[in-house]
Amino acid sequence: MLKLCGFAASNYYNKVKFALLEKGVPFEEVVVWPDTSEAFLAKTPLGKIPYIETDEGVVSESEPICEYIETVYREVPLLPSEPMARAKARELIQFVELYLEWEARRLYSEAFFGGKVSDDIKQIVAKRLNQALAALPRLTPLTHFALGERFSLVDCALAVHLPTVGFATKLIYGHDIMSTPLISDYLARLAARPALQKVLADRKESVEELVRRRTGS
Ligand SMILES: N[C@@H](CCC(=O)N[C@@H](CS)C(=O)NCC(=O)O)C(=O)O
Repeated sequence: MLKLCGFAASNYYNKVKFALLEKGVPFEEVVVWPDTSEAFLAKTPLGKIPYIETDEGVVSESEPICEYIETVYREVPLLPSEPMARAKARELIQFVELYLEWEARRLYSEAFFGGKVSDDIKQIVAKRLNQALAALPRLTPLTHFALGERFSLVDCALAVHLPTVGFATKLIYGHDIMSTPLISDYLARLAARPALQKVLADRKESVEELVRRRTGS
């Protein structure tokens, strides 16, 4: 059986998990906390999670993982089959991961783990996040699901990334940049899905463990 390896506090892990649950793929979760052993780095070169283990081999990085799952388990598709529509879906996921999640990560050490981020970095990140947020409607109107009437892998990504980015901005700037009526309504639609409810419920304990590990408390 496919093994999903990592920890459930991770947005990237949860994107893959949400997709597996929505697709009805049988899988086993293996809790792995990153270390520096050669055995671990052989599976995931920079020591990042998630990765999957299958009979065919190991794959790290959530996007190729999702692509593999989508190709092998075709019964419930989460990406359009038409090439341009599929590319546009991937474009949207990459946009959110590079320009929102990855940018906001520069705030996480202070927002979640008791560290300190300089005012200069906070200013730069705020500017870039606001630029990306203003650009988001050019990629999706978010009026139902991200790609329209049909739930997709894009929703799996947005469901995990947007709230965390929003929460971090609230803690750092005192204002959740994701709390626009459009995004709030969209996230409420996703929150009604049992698969996402399970992902978020499973996440709680792992977040506590991650904070313990990062703060030493
Ligand atoms: N681009 C990667 C990002 C994965 C990532 O950043 N994972 C974090 C957890 S959310 C991680 O493994 N951090 C541990 C580390 O960097 O040591 C993906 O899409 O899977």
